Amino acid sequence: MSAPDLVIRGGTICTASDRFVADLAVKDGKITQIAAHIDGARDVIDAAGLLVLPGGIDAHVHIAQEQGDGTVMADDFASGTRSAVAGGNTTVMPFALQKRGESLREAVRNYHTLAEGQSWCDVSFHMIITDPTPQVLGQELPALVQDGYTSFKVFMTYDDMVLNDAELLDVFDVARREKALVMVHAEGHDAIKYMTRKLEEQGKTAPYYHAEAHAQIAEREATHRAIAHAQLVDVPIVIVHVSGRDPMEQIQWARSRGLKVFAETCPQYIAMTAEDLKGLNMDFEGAKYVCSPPPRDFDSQKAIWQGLRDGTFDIFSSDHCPFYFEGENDTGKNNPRARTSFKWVPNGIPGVETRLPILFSEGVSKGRITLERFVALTSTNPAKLYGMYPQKGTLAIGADADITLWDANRRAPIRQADLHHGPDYTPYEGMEITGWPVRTILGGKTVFADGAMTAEAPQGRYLSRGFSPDQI
Ligand code: DUC
Ligand code: ZN
Ligand code: ZN
Repeated sequence: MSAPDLVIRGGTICTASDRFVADLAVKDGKITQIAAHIDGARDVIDAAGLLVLPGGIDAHVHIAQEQGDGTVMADDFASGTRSAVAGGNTTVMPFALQKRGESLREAVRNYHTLAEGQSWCDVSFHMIITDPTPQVLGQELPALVQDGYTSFKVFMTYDDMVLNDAELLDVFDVARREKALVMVHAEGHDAIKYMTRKLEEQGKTAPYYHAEAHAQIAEREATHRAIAHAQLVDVPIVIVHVSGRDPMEQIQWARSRGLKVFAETCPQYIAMTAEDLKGLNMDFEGAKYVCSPPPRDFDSQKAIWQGLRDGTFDIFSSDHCPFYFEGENDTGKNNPRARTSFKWVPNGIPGVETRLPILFSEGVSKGRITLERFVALTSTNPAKLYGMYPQKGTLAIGADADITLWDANRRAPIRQADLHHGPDYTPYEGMEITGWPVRTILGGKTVFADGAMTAEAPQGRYLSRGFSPDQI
């Protein structure tokens, strides 16, 4: 065997099922050997005392996504993926949004143009279907699935994206035929609109009331409706960004009947509650925590932890959806319209860089989940679910050498000043974290180490994907 390009020496190698101390060799961007001792490499990284993890896969991020109202996101592909690798990720899955009236193929092409040559980690797109015309369902979508765009998201709310039940059923039907995976944003549109109107009539317009308008009941109802439609059509679905106990129970109900329903949750549902949206005194600070679905209460946090442990949740993603608070483009604090009602505050918070540290610190360091479960939720399962395994998501011979070295003992708070994303705040400011990534290796090359980018230019590739297996 020819000499490896790199050996990572003496770290604790962790996968979704094992952990052991060994050397790991890399050649031409792939893992070529894992053994007690490997000699002869050109480069050696001493990983003694560190964890050696498969690079994080964040299967739910929004980058440079156009908003219906013209609001601009605070990350382009350069800053969004830079932040991703700084947070220990080697692959991200952003969305290619089809605007109403737009060809889906055109939408996908536009996002490729934005990502091309800009990405510091590997990238693969989910599509968002907002206009399921006969042309889209009959031709564009099947052709794109065949081309390796094997997952797409649909929305059950938002004026400019919502699909009605008939449209959902039609889209699910195409997914079944093409073996694609549908991700569902499950919140009931009419219930949210009703609540919004009632709250506004009472003068309840502060950011906090976003959490009341997007009630957990509306999420529970939509989750059940999506599951019922999927059952009727006989297609697997993923319920994304599950926020609390009630929608979780719907997923458990479906699973108990043998339905193939996968589930995702996110950092905001273990690290925040609706109380955060109150800001300092029901002021606009609360806008920093506005996301959909909103964070709930401590009982829901408890339920989410149970779900992370017991397998109710398959994956843990950031739902990174970055907007400025008071910086550019007047999207937040300085946006007069957002001050008139919570309904104009952009729905989304940044989190691609803090996803892994938050789950590690709150989960592994505090003994709530095992290290193996951490790897499964954040890398192995996303790779399996979205058709990238075993090229991605594990440390095995022949896999891409996408590796994160992790210092389980490093303690430091999350600080906006230390982050690499585009937005001008983090909702997690000051949160104490035990366990941080210290080096991110993409295809055998270090792209981030000890707080700084080390790659000279973005080397991320676009990944065409296969299909999800029956079980993950
Ligand atoms: N859904 C998401 O997935 N992200 C942000 C906002 C939203 O509604
Ligand atoms: Zn969503
Ligand atoms: Zn999202």
